[in-house]
Amino acid sequence: MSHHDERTFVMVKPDGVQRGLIGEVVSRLEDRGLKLVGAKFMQIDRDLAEEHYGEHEDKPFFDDLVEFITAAPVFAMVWEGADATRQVRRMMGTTDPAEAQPGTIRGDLGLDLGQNVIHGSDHEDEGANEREIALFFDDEELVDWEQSAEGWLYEDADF
Ligand code: DAT
Ligand code: MG
Repeated sequence: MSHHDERTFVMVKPDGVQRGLIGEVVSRLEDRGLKLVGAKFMQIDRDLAEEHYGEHEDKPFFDDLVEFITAAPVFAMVWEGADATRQVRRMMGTTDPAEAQPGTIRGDLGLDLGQNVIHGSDHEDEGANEREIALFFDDEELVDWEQSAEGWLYEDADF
């Protein structure tokens, strides 16, 4: 395992759930070779929203952001793989879907900054992945399992 075991927090936001995009997002992450180790369909309450987006509490868009993320269910997940946090961010595309590259999740599935389908831990914010995983999941909700395809995904893993 070693360097293949980085974990990152990912969430299909309320707009993605309402638009029926859970499967599309999961499919892209699975196809990439990332390993799902936890998932939860849930509604975020105000306290959790304010903690999750705490870094933005002084921004003018904070209240709208909290209202949006609590307005409908989300699909929260933990994915594992080599360089997982940064790789998921690359797959997501930039924050504003209008500017995100085609081929990325936001660039293919969204048009508006406030409704950008997916959250992923910020790889430039040290430890954000571990913090966010702990905020949404208890240890026993995460599953350690062997992905039989691992040897076909990583050159240094056994078949
Ligand atoms: P990201 O979700 O790409 O990590 P972020 O952490 O900077 O982006 O912001 C969190 C969310 O807040 C983002 O997904 C959408 C919303 N947001 C960011 N900047 C915004 C802005 N200028 N106006 C309105 N909403 C914004
Ligand atoms: Mg962010």
